[in-house]
Amino acid sequence: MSNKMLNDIVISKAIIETFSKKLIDYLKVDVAIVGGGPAGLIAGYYLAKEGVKVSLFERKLSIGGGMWGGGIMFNEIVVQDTGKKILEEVGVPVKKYKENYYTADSIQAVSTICSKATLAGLRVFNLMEVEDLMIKNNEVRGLVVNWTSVSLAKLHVDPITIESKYVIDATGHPSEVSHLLQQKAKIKLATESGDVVGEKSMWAEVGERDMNENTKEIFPNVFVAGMAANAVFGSPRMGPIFGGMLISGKRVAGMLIKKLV
Ligand code: 48H
Repeated sequence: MSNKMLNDIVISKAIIETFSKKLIDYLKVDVAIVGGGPAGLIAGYYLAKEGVKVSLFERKLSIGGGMWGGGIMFNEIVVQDTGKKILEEVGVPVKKYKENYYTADSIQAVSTICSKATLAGLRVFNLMEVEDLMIKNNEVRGLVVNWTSVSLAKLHVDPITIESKYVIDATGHPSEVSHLLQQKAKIKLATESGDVVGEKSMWAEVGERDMNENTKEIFPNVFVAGMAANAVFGSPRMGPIFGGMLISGKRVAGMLIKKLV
């Protein structure tokens, strides 16, 4: 055991000063991702790898979204050929089950993706939620964020703002950013009706197929990825197959890398 003295106040100051610096450094970013599920994390990984300044806001304590629980809490996920390639690129061990069906341990999948994404430079702010968007002259300029504990405790505490060139809605089933856009700005989204259509019942094949096409810009500077993309465009959910989420995250990253790098 070291006999060096430990000062409690130094420990507190270390946390407060380094966190504050981190937040101040990321008040202005190229891309702000809302939601730390597989789609948001994979988008963050590929963006950060290309040197894009990218942050991710997750309202929960842990990032990983719905991936930890596999299917019905059996902690294995399924991916198809295209999803397998992405897992392998990130370094997640994959096992073949049958032709075009592969499994991965969901704990290994989430922890490896989180590790690779944050080491590549993705800056994650957990326990923070996006409660609004910064919209000026009908253009989205960033996010309005607050501590999750504020809404949980129903406190009246004002949020702060994050400026970003692009926003990714990776909030999963609730597609919260797209709903905010619709409710707050009364704007027409790039869907047939101009509104969030809402996800359809389970159909893995169509859900996975549509997700590729649904991953796109829905309003200038705002992109949807992952389950949020299918919810916005009215495509089916797909159950515990995660290839679509990974492909969607990589696809949206590619679209933004073209614009930024
Ligand atoms: C901050 C927020 C906010 C907010 C939400 O649900 P996710 O895992 O989303 P995806 O799209 O990466 O993956 C979907 C997948 O997990 C899934 O649900 C599948 C495949 N379902 C198929 C089926 O049939 O059911 O992650 C979204 C994350 C969550 O961690 C939320 O807490 C977070 O976004 N989030 N964070 N501010 N306003 N809204």
